[in-house]
Amino acid sequence: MKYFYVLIALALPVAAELSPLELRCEYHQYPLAVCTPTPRFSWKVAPTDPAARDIRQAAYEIQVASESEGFEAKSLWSSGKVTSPATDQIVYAGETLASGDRASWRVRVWGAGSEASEWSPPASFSIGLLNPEDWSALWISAKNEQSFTTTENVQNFIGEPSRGKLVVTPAKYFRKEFQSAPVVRATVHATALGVYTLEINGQRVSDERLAPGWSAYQRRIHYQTYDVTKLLRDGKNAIGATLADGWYSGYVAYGLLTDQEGLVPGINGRYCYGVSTAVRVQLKLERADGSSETIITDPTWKASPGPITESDILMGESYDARKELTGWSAPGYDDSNWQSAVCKTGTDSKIEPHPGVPVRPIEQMTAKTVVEHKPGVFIFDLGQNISGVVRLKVKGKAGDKVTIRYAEVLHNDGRLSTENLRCARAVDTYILKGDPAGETWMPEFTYHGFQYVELTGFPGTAGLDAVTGIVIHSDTPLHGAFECSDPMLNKLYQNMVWTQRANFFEMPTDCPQRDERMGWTGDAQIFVRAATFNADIASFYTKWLRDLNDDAWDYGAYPAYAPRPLARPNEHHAAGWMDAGVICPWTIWQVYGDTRVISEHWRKMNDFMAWRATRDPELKGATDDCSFGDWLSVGNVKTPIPFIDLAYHAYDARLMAEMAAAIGKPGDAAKYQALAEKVTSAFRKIYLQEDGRLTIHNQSAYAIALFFDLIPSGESAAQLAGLIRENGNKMTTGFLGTRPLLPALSASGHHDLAGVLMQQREYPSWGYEVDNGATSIWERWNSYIKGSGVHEPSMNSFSHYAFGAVCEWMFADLAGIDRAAPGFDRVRIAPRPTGTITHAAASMETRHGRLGCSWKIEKGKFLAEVTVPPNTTADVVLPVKGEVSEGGSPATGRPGVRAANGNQLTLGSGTYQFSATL
Ligand code: RAM
Repeated sequence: MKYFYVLIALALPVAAELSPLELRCEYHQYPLAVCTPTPRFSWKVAPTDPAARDIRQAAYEIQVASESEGFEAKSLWSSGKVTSPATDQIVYAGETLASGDRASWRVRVWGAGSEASEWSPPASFSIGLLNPEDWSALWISAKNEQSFTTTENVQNFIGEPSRGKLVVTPAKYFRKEFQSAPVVRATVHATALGVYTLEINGQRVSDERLAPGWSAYQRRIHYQTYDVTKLLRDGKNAIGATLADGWYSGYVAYGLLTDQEGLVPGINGRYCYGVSTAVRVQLKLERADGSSETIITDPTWKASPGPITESDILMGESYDARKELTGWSAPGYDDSNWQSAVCKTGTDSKIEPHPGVPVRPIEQMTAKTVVEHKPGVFIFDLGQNISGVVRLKVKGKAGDKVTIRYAEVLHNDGRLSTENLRCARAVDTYILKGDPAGETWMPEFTYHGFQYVELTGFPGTAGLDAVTGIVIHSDTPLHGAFECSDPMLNKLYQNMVWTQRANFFEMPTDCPQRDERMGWTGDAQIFVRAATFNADIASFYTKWLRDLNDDAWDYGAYPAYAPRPLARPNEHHAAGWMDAGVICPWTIWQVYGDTRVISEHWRKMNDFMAWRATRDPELKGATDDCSFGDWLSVGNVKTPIPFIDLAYHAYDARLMAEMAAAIGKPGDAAKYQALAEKVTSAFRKIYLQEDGRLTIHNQSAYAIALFFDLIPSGESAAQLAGLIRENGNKMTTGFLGTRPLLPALSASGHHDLAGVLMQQREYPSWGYEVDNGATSIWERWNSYIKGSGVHEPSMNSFSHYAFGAVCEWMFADLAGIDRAAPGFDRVRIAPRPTGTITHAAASMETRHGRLGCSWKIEKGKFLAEVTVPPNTTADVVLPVKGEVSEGGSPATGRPGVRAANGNQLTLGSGTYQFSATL
């Protein structure tokens, strides 16, 4: 009988212990246009038995086939069986791929056994249009492009002299009809000098907003690609595009505030890249017989104004529903009074697929309250500060005009507080057409940062349903989770995520509301690591790093913001800001294992470092042309810029050495390592005294120097701790000093103090913001004080993420999850209770899967549930004494526990339940 069972077991196929899933190419699921002929593949592996532990991929095999031929025919590439745990960043190495080529790919994997998994279901990708010649479509514009609709004096909320005329233009509509035989596939590539939407046969091709996004247009313009097969009909078809100024020729940055002219003399703040907008569309129709036809923008398209009578990102949008062009993007529309489009001479800029994620509506929010503040003035509270627009629902007579204003906070008397928007008008208006069934409208080419919405001119009484908040931002997959036993921290965490969402808007911006919304590099480098805990930002940052490098100054420095449509005199580079050019690619490599971002920008990073060396040959630290310093610090002792500069110089050099090694440049690695040591010792010589005290004796100075590993921790960390205690356990740090403060304390024996700062409720602290009603992270600790109102409206944003960088500490030092090697191949799990916190839990998605740690203290015991993704090694350090048990038995020898020594363990993948005495 026994033998019988053995025979049966032998006869059954041995199931593979793991299988591949979540296939991605260049970070996207089914990319329709990748910007390289050698795209990278990735997948995750999952155990067949969900309870299995220590799952590792031993080998993989990839097959790539042309989509039409399938895997059975001659493949474009077969990697063969590759003995490797790699599941990511695997570069295509098959037959040469060209513009527009489409391919399918699949992967199978091996675990410890000899049995391969099943092939994954196929995924697909297409190569984008890589060469200028691939574009036959022409750039087209409307005649009278420069006709302005509005010229009024710019409102200036902060009481300074007027900024001259406000110039806002209408959107333009373009259309073209064509005949089509049945198609098997229809693909459209589209872009604009401006922002656009596309419609085919009366339907939008996508919910994407503000495409093609913002880039350094003078160098690079992105385009979108959509599969529109389902929208095509046999016979008559029509395609239409709507075009508005957007970042290209509308108001951007603080040009208006700072009196900077664009390309049109006498007009400040707009026309930074070009004066007239244009659109370029190429629709490829493929037939079953292999033939194809391309519909392109050319002078046969017709153009007209329409219902969007004003459109501007910062100023807002106006819509007159009486001017709607009903049916304009469907066949059969009478366009006899439209004008022919005109060709615009092209641009020399590179035209490339957008490598990031689209901006789109992500979520809807019902208003929590509405009050009639004054007769006819209705103020809605969404209960959450967001970026986006509102959808208006209204019924009334033709010509009724509803004005929509936005604010982040209210004045004490209940009015909107819009002073902090400065020169951003941020007003949308809707003129009704008088539809008896009611009308709904949502602005298209603008966005706002707001929690409160005011309607005036609303016919009748506005109920809660008159306004719905539409949350819009770059669609970075959100994947982080954090909660703990302190409700204040939980609220703070939600505020961080909301602020990240509001500011990851095509580029990492400083704020979503006022006349700025710029890719400030200092804010970006301070927050980038925190952001990676909350969302997958790999492709979002891939895109922005191009903007940043495109806009590096010719002399080598990275700018203070990118894209940089303008620059004030003396606002070119700043220590702690320009360093984003090195810190951000390093972070993306560390988190995602992506070395391509390093290689791509290596030359510019080197130029930057070379310039850094010439500007400070004696290594004393240089002074910038901007004087941001430790921006918005609240202490009396300021951190001098040469201090910051030298510290960042040393840090950059170290990161450059690590990156050089990662891309196989040992010579550069040695050079930068030597530089790092030289600058570090220069730093010590100038600033470090024998007793561990720094000559710049403030919290930021110690935090930066410790975090960058420029000084030994012991005595100096004690000095830092002393400073904090003397200050009543409160911070004095600004943008640059706050991010390293808690990590530096926790790494140097002062984790208790880090906890005290984290839970502090008095000004200045995170708790103070939360107690004063924050639903997002504020630019200043006291941006708003209950009872007294808004502070410093001339520079006050309620959605500014820099101080939210402490999110990194909450995940890595409190809940205890962090990377220990690039790409999270090795992780460190080290939960550390502090303050009054008795429970914390955090999790996130790594390139291998879900990583998490949830711990609590109960009756003198420390209990932790730890989740390690497949293909990952975890070094665990638990804050306990004595024997650790797992699943009720001693940890040593438990499945997946590769080693256990007191409170330190090495684990493979799986979910573990640990318990031990504190
Ligand atoms: C402010 C921006 C930004 C900061 C710079 C120095 O105006 O909002 O956050 O980096 O100035």
